[in-house]
Amino acid sequence: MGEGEALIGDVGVLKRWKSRAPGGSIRDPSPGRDQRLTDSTASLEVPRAESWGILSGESESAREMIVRNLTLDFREEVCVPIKFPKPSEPSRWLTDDEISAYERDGVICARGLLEDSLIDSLRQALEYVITDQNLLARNLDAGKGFHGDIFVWKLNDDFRDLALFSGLPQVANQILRAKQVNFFYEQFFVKRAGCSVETPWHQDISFWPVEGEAIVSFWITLDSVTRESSGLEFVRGSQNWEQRYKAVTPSYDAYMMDTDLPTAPDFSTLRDDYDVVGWDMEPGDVLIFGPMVCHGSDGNHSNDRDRRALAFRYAGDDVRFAPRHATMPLLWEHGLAAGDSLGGSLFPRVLPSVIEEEIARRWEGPEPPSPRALQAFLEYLKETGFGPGGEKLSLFDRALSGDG
Ligand SMILES: O=C(O)CCC(=O)C(=O)O
Repeated sequence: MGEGEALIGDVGVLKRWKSRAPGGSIRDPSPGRDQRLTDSTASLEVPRAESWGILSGESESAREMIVRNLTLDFREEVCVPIKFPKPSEPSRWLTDDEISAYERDGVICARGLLEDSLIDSLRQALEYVITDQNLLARNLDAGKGFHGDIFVWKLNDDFRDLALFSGLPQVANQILRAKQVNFFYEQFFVKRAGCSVETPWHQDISFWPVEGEAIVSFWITLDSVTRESSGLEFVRGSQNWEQRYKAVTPSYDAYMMDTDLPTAPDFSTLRDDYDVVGWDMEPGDVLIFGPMVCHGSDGNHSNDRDRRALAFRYAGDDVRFAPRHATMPLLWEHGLAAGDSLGGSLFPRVLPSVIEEEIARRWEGPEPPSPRALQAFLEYLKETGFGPGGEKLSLFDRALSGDG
């Protein structure tokens, strides 16, 4: 059983359900039961990791589907509580050796951390997102075979479910050892075969409107990757450096670079002087790294292999909101003030558990960026000289204002 929709009651409310648990299913109705769906709301027996939300609309076939597939227990009540999937167990835990290596080097390659089935569904989701759901990817592509976007979990359910309900939060907490873990955000970096776009060397912390060190990123590749096909490389131990570098994006966005920080050296040319490390990876292997470690990647010099990567990031206890010029724009309302711990609907808690108020809206359906937040950011770009006609060009302006 995959997913379906059901019209419940006379109120024209369409309930949508999705079966996700491996082998999970919604039980068959008891034979002979009165299965009319007209005047009361059905309470559904939903096994572990099954979940459903609400859409508006009508569907006759959905009505049949619910009759065929669900155990219905008619009651007078009109509201059915939203149920969230329980987070799944990681398919494997990090070993003590991996955790020690992470602490020493600032990065590890965790082999076989994710299952093949998850990688397959992410491939499908990513290709769909690139063509249909992204904010930035089409506009920033510039014909070079590079696609990237951020906060896709707000629009795409596969991304959302991996972020909030998979085993990743628990693995993150093996590193963070936090009282509470929040999902920070996710991002994708696609370099199609032959894409020459490099990811300049950088430290992630320079890009973010937060302070704190307890952030961990999972870099997930959906393709076999080598240095030649744009494998990510790191300077081992650089997480301990005091030096901070400019936030240089693959598109050299002028807004993000508008700080006094120096540009990071191209460490790929300094291999004799620095401990530069990278790994040949297979789908399922995951790079795990912190916010201070220097990293970058070359273009994809393979002629026949795409390099599709996703980065999911989690935050622990010491991370505070710290809005600054030249950091990634937040295009959703978040209600945070400088100095606040992360939380709320943009950076929801995932451990010890999700909080209903933080994710209920997103659970109902995709949450496009807030027009107010978008407008505010575009105005800010303009005020600071990066808007249309401004002397400094930011690709964010072009992409977000739809002039891509
Ligand atoms: O995939 C890339 O080239 C860049 C990834 C990256 O810098 C990151 O995830 O922090």
